[in-house]
Amino acid sequence: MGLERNVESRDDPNYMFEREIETMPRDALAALQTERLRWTLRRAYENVPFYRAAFDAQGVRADQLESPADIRHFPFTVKDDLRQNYPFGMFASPPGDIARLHASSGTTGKPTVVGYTRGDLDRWAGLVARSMAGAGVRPGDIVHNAYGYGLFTGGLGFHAGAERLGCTVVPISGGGTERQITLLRDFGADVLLATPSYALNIAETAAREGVDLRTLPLRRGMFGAEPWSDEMRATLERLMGIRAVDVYGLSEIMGPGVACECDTDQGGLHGWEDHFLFEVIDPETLEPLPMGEAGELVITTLTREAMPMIRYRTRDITRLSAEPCACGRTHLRIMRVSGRDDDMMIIRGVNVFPSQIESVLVAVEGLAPHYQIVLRREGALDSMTVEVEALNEGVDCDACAEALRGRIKAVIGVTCTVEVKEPGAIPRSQGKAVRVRDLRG
Ligand code: DLL
Repeated sequence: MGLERNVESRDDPNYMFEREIETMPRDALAALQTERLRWTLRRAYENVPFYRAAFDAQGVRADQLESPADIRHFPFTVKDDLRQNYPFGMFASPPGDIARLHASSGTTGKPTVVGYTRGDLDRWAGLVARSMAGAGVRPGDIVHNAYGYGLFTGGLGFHAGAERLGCTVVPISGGGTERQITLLRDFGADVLLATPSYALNIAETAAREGVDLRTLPLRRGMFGAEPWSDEMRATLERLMGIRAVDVYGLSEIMGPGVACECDTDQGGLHGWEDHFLFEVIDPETLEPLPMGEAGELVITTLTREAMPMIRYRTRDITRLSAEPCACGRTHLRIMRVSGRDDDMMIIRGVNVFPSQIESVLVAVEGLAPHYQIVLRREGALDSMTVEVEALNEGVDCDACAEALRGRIKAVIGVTCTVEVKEPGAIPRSQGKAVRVRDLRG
């Protein structure tokens, strides 16, 4: 059966991994969500003391929920709740039912731990396969997976999804960039999976090694796990001769594959509503915002067994759209995440995300798309220095610095200092890039 599907799907531009669910009418989707939401709320209340206490404190019960919108009466969950309940306090399944653990690297304090039952792993693989098929990947494709393997969800999450779709997986993980180029060329991968910053590192290394990625079979990249701009997308597409697709996810909810762009247009990422309920809230008032308004993305899981998440505040800033998509999928779209509210910098009263700086600097001639932003305190005010690289030795650094400073002022409205460094001076990423160095103490 697998083989038959491979043959049929290969040349079908609108192939879907689970067509019936992906194109389900929105009212049927809402009914399914309501049923699954009640199941999740009940499971959380009965098995997780943290949720029991939180629901009781707010006086809410699963059977009071009549439609997905009623979720607004339930309490939020934040990352710190996972830390407080470290390591397994958020689990709703007995220890023997936990098939896998993942964890965040945890730059501050304890890591956050997530658990999966066999059923959770199975559904996760299905959602990644669905996302990949939507992004134009086909059974039989050779998939070069340069997301990190290990506690990070990127590597193993995509690995299982690509296998489920029927692809040939190259589980290379991140790092060893020269070898990545050799294998991309020798194996003739169709698809590259990586963070956008690592993909850029790969493209640059290939150019240095004299390998023109555009002449290889490579035709698609699925990039995510960090914010990136449309300008960076255009750069990656040009350097690699591919179509670059945005994929979103977070470990607390599942990992990669929570939402993904389809091949039809680059106008937002389909969020898989049969498994997740998406809300956008005003991060100040915590009130849900109407469809289309920008705010913080909040996600509730609908099918997670090991670790149900109720109204998890992602800190990611975006907006939702229920506009029909030409691909025929009915699941709403999450607009490109421009950044996290904890990455937002306030420079002399102006709110700035690193990805906004990126979108301006990628377009300045003579500069390479590598950068870091350094924040310092000068008296009572914060100052911002953008460190960026010259494309090559022959570049007039002063003129480029002036050009970038002017563009940032004109487009974003913020005054900053620009330092143009020699090629290779900015650290290269092998996973999630460090965009901001905060020296404010
Ligand atoms: O980064 C899961 C993932 C792996 C997604 C591979 C896509 C591809 P975490 O390490 O828990 O999980 O980090 C989640 O990364 O809350 C966002 O702030 C950010 N993020 C993830 N995808 C995108 C994206 C994985 N496409 C956090 N655009 C999230 C912008 C993203 N930010």
